[in-house]
Amino acid sequence: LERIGNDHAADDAGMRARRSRLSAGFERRMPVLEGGAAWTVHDAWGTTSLPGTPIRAEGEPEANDVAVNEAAAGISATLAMFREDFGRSSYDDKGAPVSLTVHYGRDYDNAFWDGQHLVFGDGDGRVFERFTKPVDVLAHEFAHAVIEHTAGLVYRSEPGALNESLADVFAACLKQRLLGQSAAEADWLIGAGLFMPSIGARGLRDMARPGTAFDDPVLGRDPQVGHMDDYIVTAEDSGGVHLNSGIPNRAFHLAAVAIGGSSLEGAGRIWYDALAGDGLGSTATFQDFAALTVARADRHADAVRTAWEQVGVTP
Ligand code: ASN
Ligand code: ZN
Repeated sequence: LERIGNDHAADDAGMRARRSRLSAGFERRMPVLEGGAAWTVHDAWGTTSLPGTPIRAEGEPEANDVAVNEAAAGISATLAMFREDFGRSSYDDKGAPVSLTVHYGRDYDNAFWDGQHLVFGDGDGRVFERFTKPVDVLAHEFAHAVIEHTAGLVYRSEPGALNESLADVFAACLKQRLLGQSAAEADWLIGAGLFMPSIGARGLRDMARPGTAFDDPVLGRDPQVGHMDDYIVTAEDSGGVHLNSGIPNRAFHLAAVAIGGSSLEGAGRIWYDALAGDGLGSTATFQDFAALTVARADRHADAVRTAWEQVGVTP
């Protein structure tokens, strides 16, 4: 018994030493970063305690863990997009270091931003693969952090659905940026590759055709809507935030395609300015946001107005 106890003590000491080496490195690196933010990917080892053990920080070599490396690549690309395309330094625009956690819980079928950490489950392996696999899922969660630090849209009903939609908008922008695709070339799917191949789902959501991402005996049908005539009033899903987000999602897709070229440089920039500029309140409706996008659209104002009108929103 004593021997076992001693081994444990030695392991704990080893773990503490490793931890403090990693966090010392992390602390040291932060002040010298220019314009960007530091990030650290942690491992929750199948538990739900956050943030877990630091495994890989910015500037460090690949870890021996695919989820850690996917999270690392994803956050690097996401921070680069916000910095280079929108001039934003991390989620708070003050270069906040980003904390990410992988291997959260057991068979955990989701990813989330909790106000401090970006957190990813491994999926159950029957319906869902690991949530770090599609980079747009990571960008979606990071965008929730940006939204919290800008308009602070409440996560309920219409402002909540707008919050959800904006997270998808920047997720789609990141995916298209990485693939070098124009608005016309993109597939407009969020979370493609997240479902196990046997499920046969195209992705979580289709921004171009809300309600068509999957139709499956296990999952049911993608319940999203894409027009105000079909707006769902429900107590579920925080008032249908993931259902009605299809409406502004489709408006973004229509605007991006109408403007042409890269979504990021066209509609993406307009949507970002409407979110991050003054004027968007925390309880904004689709219409409030639509009006701001038209106001920010300069020569694309007609295209943006028409896109919103096509989904039943009059800016
Ligand atoms: N993946 C979900 C989302 O970001 C998790 C949540 O917090 N609702 O919308
Ligand atoms: Zn979300």
